[in-house]
Amino acid sequence: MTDPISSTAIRARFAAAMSDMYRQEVPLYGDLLDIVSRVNAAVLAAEPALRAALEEAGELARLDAERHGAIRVGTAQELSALRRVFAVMGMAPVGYYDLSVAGVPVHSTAFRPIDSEALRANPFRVFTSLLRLDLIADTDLRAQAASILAGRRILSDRAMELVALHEERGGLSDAQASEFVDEVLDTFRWHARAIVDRTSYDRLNAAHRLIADIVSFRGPHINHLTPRTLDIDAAQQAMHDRGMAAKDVVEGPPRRAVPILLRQTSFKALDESIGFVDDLGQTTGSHTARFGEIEQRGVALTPAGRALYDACLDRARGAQGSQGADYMDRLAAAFSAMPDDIVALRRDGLAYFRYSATPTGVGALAGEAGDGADVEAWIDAGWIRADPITYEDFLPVSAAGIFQSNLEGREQAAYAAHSAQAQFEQALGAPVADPFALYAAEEAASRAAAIAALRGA
Ligand code: OOG
Ligand code: NI
Repeated sequence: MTDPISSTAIRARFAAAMSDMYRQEVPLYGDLLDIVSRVNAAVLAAEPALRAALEEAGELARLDAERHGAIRVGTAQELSALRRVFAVMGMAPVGYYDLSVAGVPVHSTAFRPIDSEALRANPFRVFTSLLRLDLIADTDLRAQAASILAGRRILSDRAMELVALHEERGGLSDAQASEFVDEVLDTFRWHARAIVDRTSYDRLNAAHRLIADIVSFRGPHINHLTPRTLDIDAAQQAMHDRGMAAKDVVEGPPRRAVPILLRQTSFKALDESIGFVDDLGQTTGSHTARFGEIEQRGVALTPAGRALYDACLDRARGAQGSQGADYMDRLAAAFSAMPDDIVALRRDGLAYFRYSATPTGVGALAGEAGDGADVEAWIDAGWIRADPITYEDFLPVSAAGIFQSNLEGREQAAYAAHSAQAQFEQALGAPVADPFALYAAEEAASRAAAIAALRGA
């Protein structure tokens, strides 16, 4: 093949095409992009140090293109086919999220690029949930849902042919890549016409609104696309000012001097007209599934940092979760137990960093042998710099909050189910990567390279 198109280039084309499609489908998403780009420009203008740090880390260029989406699928076949589709775009399944504990009958992973270069070029991620039919108590309804799902095909023959071609040859030509993007885009399109009759929809909806959303349509419509903001509090204020139905609570950690992990907020799902197979071309029903979300990303935490995060979040939530007008105060108070200082986060082993030799550091130890590496001293000497590694994943409690905000307070009870990672991986046809292992490997490789550069290697 002449000049195959890289996976990163296909991912970038696809992410841009999804964004254009969703802007057409949900104009409020365009308003969110507008808010986020204004807020980001203001933050970058007001904080030159942050601008320089983002530029240094190679994150400035990706900021405007950065977003994640979310889809929900119904069967193992759909999930494993999508794994192959996302692989064409250089996206692999990372992490396992059990949402059943929060009363949502799905479990999930995030398809995303893995290596730092691909992430820097375009970090597009898709949070992908699989329905757990085993959590539908009514056996008749479960069988009906399974038979509806068995009869649909969410990917075109041509899309799967191009996937197979990519698997065989390791690349697609420019024309094939464009065709692939168009074919796959179609899978995530909204269809206002359901594939079930009204009675079936109502029964599925009564079992759980998410079940109706996953089973009743031709395919897994994209349900939100989330741009990355540098100041989520300012962006949320702007959402309120424009009259959007934004959630009151920002999910995740409180506002801090050093952003950690992920903070997210959303506007409520739209009420959209839909038609059923038995209503003769009319649109007699309505469905709420599609919404808008924004997020602010901070440094990735180590297992020790994450344990501290989880403990602080638990303390803030207590028995009432994120309810109560004082929630943001409870959150800030609980997180006082976690250092809010970039040096402390590193020295205490709570967060991941990317090390690099500075121009003065390169060759500073040339000729010195020995295994000892005193990276802290070399940082103090200005020979090595340590930049925070951005968190690229999701948070289960936050994800549950986002799902729940669109269920209007119904269906809050947890399922008496266990996390089922092994079943999920079997459906997926592959194991999910461990996010901590990815960050740790990135940190270790950068550290080794920085030390080698000091030694003039
Ligand atoms: C996915 C919700 C989770 C996030 O950002 O945590 C999510 C969904 O509603 O399908 O997107
Ligand atoms: Ni999301």
